[in-house]
Amino acid sequence: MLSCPCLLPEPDSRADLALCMRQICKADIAGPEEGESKPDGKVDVHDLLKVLSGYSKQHETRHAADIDNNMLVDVTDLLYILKHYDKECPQQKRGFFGR
Ligand SMILES: [Ca+2]
Repeated sequence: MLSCPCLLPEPDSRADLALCMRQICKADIAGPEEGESKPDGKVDVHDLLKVLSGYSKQHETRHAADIDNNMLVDVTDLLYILKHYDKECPQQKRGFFGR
């Protein structure tokens, strides 16, 4: 049985769809700006680069790419981004002039 409804061609219910959207939005951690950029509504190369920039480093405070909150950006966080790569989070989408 699949644990992530996002892997199904059509989620079974509205609850599955809501869970799927929450998981995708969790993977949207950065946008195209340099430095501290905000989520932009799409899981893409910027989110992947955010994980790679903090990968395997000790962090005093939680890094934005530490998706599982274990205070380390590691392979679990990287795989989470890859799992949701190229998906969209509509509620974090920005307008033409940003948020
Ligand atoms: Ca993003």
